[in-house]
Amino acid sequence: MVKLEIEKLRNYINGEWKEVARTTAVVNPATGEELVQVPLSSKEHVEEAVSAAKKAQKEWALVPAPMRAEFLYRVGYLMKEKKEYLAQLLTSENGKVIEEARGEVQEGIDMAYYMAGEGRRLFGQTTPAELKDKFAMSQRVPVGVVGIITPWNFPIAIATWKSFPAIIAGNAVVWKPATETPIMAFELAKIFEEAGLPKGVVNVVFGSGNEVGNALVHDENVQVISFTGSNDTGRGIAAACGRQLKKVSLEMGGKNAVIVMDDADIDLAVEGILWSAFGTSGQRCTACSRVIVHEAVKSTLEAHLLARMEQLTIGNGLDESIKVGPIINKEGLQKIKEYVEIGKAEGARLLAGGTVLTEGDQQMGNYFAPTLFTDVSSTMRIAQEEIFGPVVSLIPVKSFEEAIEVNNSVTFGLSSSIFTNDVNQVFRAQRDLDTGIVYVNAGTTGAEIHLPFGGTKGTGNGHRDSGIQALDVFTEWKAIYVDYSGKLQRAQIDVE
Ligand code: UN1
Repeated sequence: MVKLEIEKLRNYINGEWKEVARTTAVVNPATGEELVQVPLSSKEHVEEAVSAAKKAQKEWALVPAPMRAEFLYRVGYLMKEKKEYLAQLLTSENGKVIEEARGEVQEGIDMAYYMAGEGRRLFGQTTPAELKDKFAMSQRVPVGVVGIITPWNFPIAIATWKSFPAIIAGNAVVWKPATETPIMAFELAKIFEEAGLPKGVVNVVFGSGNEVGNALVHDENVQVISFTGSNDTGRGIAAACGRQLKKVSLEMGGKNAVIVMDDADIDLAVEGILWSAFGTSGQRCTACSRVIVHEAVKSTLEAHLLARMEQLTIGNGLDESIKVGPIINKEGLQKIKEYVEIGKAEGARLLAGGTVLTEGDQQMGNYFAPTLFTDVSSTMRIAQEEIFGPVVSLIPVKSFEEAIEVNNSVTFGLSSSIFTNDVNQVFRAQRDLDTGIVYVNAGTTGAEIHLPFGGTKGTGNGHRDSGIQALDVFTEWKAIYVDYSGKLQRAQIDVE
């Protein structure tokens, strides 16, 4: 174990570390212990950060993109050097098991190198002009100041999906991380500083959604908001941005399903379900919370899944042998408990779990037993609403067509998966599953950063995080015409 030193958290504005008087506690979800105090900033702090960003952006946009990339390479390299340290801090504030924390830091490193590479691309287009001696092209240009609002479940990876494409494209950033997981944001801000990123290009303001988030969304000097978080908050942000004609990118969760067909490799499917349903204690937007199973293999799948669930070790994620860590906080725990009661009342059959764990060390942390419901019908609330916890609903179906229909019956559309060895079903499924991400013979989690991340329907508003597509919300297209004929040529009129 590396020795963790948690510094006093301060806002990072215009390259300076600024204390805020009002604070609240950050609690380790595995132990209930206070780790540090997080600043609760106000509207004035946001204004200060936005004005620093606005000023810095003008200069930053003039730095050639391959040179902007040099800073990102350094950020990636520093993250790599500190990977183990960052992972342990991440587990301490978020609870996810150490193996997954390392994976999340790696996701950030990958994003740094990937977006740094984009510094030598940022491709535009040349297009034939309709007039002689005229040149036409289009180019991506930065939008200006970008407001980033990130959740606690991936405190470093999601921040990199948003901030790295924003800055490589020549924008400046004001970032509000979740109050539950500010340590990762503070560490990333230190890395930006160490990498020599010019002052004001990235600013971090800690605080609540109501104050800091709201101020960012309503600030007229912020041109784009990129948000990942709850549906209600996201819809509120979309409405506010709509009124201001502000660009907005939203990623707001899922109700992701694994489909297990009658010809599937059942043990492989069980491993896929286990990993994507109970990894991160189900607190991923991509988590599997429904299993749509062909009735011919339902009882086999139930038996195998239950046997493997019994082997899951639950506890403090810093212990390498632990597979399932705690729930982020008491409110999260309470919500999961309520959904279990809803499921029982709806007539679903509880096969495993369903309880808050309180034995020994678990008494102080927020632990919920991996939970399996069966005989769930797709209209039940537990099969429709996002629970954000280790709760899986098994929904039996009679055919491939019914499986697809059930998958598509929810308001979300983030991720889906099918286990089958029938090549025709594979291709039909990838076409018909109406989610932004589709997996074949793998669980619903594990997106790679160089592909677009996001979903259809209630999951978002059509934008994508990560991948080259992440650049879309952070850039405008500029069309440029150069007429070298030496005379006035009128488009549409002077055509020969
Ligand atoms: C999220 O839950 O919001 O694909 C992000 C995955 C991870 C990212 C999840 N790479 O599960």
